[in-house]
Amino acid sequence: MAKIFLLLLLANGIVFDHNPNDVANREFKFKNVASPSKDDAAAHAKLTLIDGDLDGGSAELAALTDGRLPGDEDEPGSNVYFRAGSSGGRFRMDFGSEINIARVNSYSWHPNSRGPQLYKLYAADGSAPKFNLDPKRGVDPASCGWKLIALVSTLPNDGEMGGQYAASVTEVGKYRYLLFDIYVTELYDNWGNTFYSEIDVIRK
Ligand SMILES: [Ca+2]
Ligand SMILES: [Ca+2]
Repeated sequence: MAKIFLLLLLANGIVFDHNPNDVANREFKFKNVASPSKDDAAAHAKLTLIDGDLDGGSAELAALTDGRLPGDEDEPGSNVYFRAGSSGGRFRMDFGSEINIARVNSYSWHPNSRGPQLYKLYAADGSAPKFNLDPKRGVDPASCGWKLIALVSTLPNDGEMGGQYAASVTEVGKYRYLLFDIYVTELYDNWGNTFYSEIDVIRK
């Protein structure tokens, strides 16, 4: 019973959107989520890889917050993605001090299985006595000072996986750090690591 309640709580406050391949374009316009922003709080945050390796063809982590977008559906160098064949990884955003976060918006684009998003979003203010700034895979962030904010999954139940995706986690709260625990979208082949184009953090 408690578990079901928790899932409902987590599902609350997440909005998804999807532009299928035939309509996705460089404008990143969505019905339910704002287009990516150049000048949001994430633009000034410090990004740090905590676990996993970025793919050799991936852009640097900074591409997640540079306000620039891929111009095409399959543009590796304009996206951040973990190494092919790996199960993803973790990175952290540090705002330098606590900020009031209204929304975290993540955007991705790929014509196939690297389009959808699957990640857990954690947040922390850094004040917990046993706070671990860099919890690797295998360490539950919730056990060391992080709070699970949302499980974001834009995986379609059926049909094509490709296209442009936007996810918006709302009413996040006051935090200094965000942790993104990023998972592969499928394990049938080595090509399940999402092409993340941008992550925006919108202040209240
Ligand atoms: Ca941005
Ligand atoms: Ca970008």
